[in-house]
Amino acid sequence: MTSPFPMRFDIFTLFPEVFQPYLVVSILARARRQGAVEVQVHNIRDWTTDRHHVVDDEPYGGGGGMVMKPEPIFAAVEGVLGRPPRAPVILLTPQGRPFTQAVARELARLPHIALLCGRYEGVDERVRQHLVTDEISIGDYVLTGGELAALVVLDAVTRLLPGVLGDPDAPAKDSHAAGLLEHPHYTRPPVFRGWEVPEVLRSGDHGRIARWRREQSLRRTWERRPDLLAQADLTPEERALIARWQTKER
Ligand code: 6GU
Repeated sequence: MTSPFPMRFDIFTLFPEVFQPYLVVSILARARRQGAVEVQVHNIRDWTTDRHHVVDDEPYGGGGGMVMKPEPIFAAVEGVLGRPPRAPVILLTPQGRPFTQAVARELARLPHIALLCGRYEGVDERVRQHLVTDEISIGDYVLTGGELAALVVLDAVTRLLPGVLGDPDAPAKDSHAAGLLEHPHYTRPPVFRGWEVPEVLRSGDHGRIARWRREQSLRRTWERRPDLLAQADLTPEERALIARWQTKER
């Protein structure tokens, strides 16, 4: 089932054209058609009032680089969302709080959010202080602008909205959903270049399959992302299993 109202995203950017190609394919396109999500992309430059539509300027104090001016950003966000804005205004910035599956779930509960994409060296600090209500980073690396990060947030949140994925349990099975990486997947053919699909997956024994998948999921997380295990929801038996791997390793 889909909710009667779409979750609404208003995206504020200097490069609106980068969003369209992603909005028209796959899950995002279907979610929009279903009415699960509504996405409006706004060009901040459209809210400039000067002849040359200037959106950036040199930083006070010098040091090079350019800073996004506050006036067009306030005009755009307040023009669309009201004053004060009627939705959370999230700035995409490498200084924001880390984006995780838990943050995606938190945002998916909201009816409406605005995503503000920074460019150049950053936005005037008064935008952060007096307009922005939350700041998100998608990882510890530097992008040219917040546009890719906004698409990441939009994608991760949209697929959690009711009715967007065919299988209502799908989000619960994803990597990171339970704080663990997912188990390996196989499809036909059963043998490809001599490489076989594990026998257990063809056994039809759903109990065995579920246990195998859980162990693979634990094993992968232990090998690749041991940092996740501290927070993961594990049984005492599972903790013991990992402790045995730990001792065997040495
Ligand atoms: Cl949200 N923006 C930019 N410019 N760079 C980033 C980022 C965001 N998250 C990680 N790197």
